[in-house]
Order: sequence, then structure tokens, then C-alpha cells
Amino acid sequence: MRMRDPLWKRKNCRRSRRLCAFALIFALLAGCGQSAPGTKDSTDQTESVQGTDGAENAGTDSTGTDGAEQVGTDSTGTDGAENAGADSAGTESEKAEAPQKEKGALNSLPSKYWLPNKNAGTVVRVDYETDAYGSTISKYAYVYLPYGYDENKQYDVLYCLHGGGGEIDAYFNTSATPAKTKILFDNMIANGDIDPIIAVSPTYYGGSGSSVDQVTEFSKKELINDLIPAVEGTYSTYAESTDPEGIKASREHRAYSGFSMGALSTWYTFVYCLDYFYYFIPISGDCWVNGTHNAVGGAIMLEKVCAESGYGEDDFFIYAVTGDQDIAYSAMQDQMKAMKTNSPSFRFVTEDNAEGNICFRVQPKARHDYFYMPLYYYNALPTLWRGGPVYDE
Ligand code: FER
Repeated sequence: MRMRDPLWKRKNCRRSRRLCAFALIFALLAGCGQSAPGTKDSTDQTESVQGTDGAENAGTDSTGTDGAEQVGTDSTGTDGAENAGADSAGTESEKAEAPQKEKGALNSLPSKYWLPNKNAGTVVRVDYETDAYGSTISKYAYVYLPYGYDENKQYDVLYCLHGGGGEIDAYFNTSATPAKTKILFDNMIANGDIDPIIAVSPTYYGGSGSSVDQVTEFSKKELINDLIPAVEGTYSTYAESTDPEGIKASREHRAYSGFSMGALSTWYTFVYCLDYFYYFIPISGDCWVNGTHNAVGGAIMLEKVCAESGYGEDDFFIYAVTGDQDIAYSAMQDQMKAMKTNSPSFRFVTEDNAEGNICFRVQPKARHDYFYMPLYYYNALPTLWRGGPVYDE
């Protein structure tokens, strides 16, 4: 089994890459005796709207069908920038107005990341059938293809599940009216924060029983039997084949994430599908046991899965995140405490120790709301395949 570099090693690589970049820029500037040429990059189009704080106008809702049309159009919006940790796009006046980052806060989301980037990916629909629930039913998922998607390349893939009451279009909506998370992915890729990825927004609706049953059955059966083969058999990921062996062989190129009930699904994807996924981002939801919060029970279950899986401590990574005003906060905090006692296979990355396979980040003032997803993904995604630091260096 190929081992993932531990975080400290990736961190050192990242640091030396950055030093090289600085040295190169310095050498270029010194050599030219003037500032670097004004190369237009893909983000320049956002500079023309710097006066409009997109973060202010992004709106909040908890339904997942977020008003993408509000982005950058309403100059009288509420101060979402402060709540979401957004910062200035870079001018001196904006810097002066930018809220100070609170202790423990995630890295601020540049306000231009709320605004469409001209190098925009596309959202397509993949239809498939599943018999995970006793009879054959037709379902579909939305798939985000990065700008310049090329079927001759291979892409890491991120699965994103909505929460209870949320909808399948929560993450991306459509190419024409993109949701905020799609706009975020476009900007992160265009600015080189992450490599181009494919991302998938399915729904757990369609099964039977309680929502907890639907979520857990989705992770247990539909995900591996039907959804992954449908998506990764159509678009170019690292899966050489979409049978279980092919999906397993490409696990280091696959991440699972979700908000609220989608976070429950993320924990259960760890439980049922650790063979097929390496990275997990549970957002604002804890690992219930038998449909209810049970911190110690969840910690014991997760440890058992890990210990019995044969995977070592460098063979997975979990970025758990929520806000301190979130209804999931105390439950997640309890779970993390319980894991520190009951789950020796999990080693927490902290501000003092960059090594580990799980972190728990808490954003001050953030509530249980899709509004914060761009901020959370902005911070989480660079820590996955690139192994960026969880905390500021
Ligand atoms: C949690 C808090 C809230 C959680 C789920 C929810 C799985 C979901 C609530 C809802 O959809 O009504 O900690 O963990």
C-alpha cells in the first residue's frame, strides 16, 4: 500500500516550493530592474468590480438553493463578509476595511472569490440507476467539470453531499446560474490554490425509511455500486476501471464531503468506504450512532473501522469543520474529545503539531448555514491533495 507523505513532510515541501518561488520572483525583479510585466491572469476580470464586496451580497440561506444571482449585485446586503471571514481583494482601502481575523479563525476568503471567474467550469448531469433500496430507481447527480476539462488528463474527484432539506443543486446549481461553491471552485482553480478537480453533487433522497437510514444506505451501497461507476466511468478520474478494485486502487485521488446530514454521510462513508476514499470533509455534523448523537459510541465505531481496515495512520485524512454558533458545534466538539480518548488511530493536527490524520477547525461566529461552505472548502481543499498546512504557518 502506498503511504501518503505525512503532513509535516508535505509542509516542508510546500515551504521550499514557496521559497523557490520567492527567489525566482526576486531574481526576475532584480534582473529587470523594474516590476514584473503586467501579465493578465484569469482573475483580472474581478479587479474591475473591486468596489463591490461580493461577500456582502452573497446572501444567506439554509436551504441549499442559494441565490447565486445575488452575488455581486446587491450593494445593500448584510455584512456577510465579516461572518464568513471574507477579506479584501487587495486594494489598500479594502485592506483598511477588512475585518481582523479572529483568534482561531480560518484563513479569510478573498471577496473576489464570491464573484464569477471568466475561466468557469461547467456543470453537467449524469443519470444512473440504483437498486440499493430494494427496487430499481432512476437518479442523477450534478458533476462539476473544471475549466479546460480534458478527457486525456486524470482528475482528483470530490463528492459533495447536501444536508437535510437541502437540494441536489446546493453546491453547483447550473453553469448559467452558478451556486457559490461552484464559483469558489472556479476561482480556486483559476488562481492555482488547488489543481483542477472534478466534483460531484448527488442526493441521498430517494431511498426509504428515515433520513438517517437514507443517508447511511446511500453511503453503504449507492455510492460505490452506482454513483461512482456512473460518474467515473464517464469522466476521466484516476479510476482505471470502475469495479471495486479499480475504485480502491484510486482511493488516494478521491475525497468525500458534506454539510449537516451530508456530514453524517461523510462519517458513514469513512465507516463503509474507507477502501475507496482517502480524504473526508465532514462539515457541521457529527457521527451519530443509531440515528442519534453518541460521541463515545461514534468514536469507538470509527476506531474499530480504522483498526480493522488495515490502513495505517497515514492512509487517510479528515478535515472536520464547523462554526462556534453552529447547532452541530457542541456535538462535534464532544465527538472530537471522545476520539482523543477512544480512537488511538486518529492523531489530531493542532496549532502546535502539524502531523496527524484529522483536524477539527472551528470558525468563530459561524452558524449552521450553507453560507459558510465556500469559506470551509477554501480552507479545506488545499490541505487535501496538496497537503497544505491546516493552520497558518
Ligand atoms: C448535527 C447537527 C444537525 C448533525 C446533523 C444535523 C449529523 C442536521 C439537522 C437537520 O438536517 O435537521 O450535529 O450531525
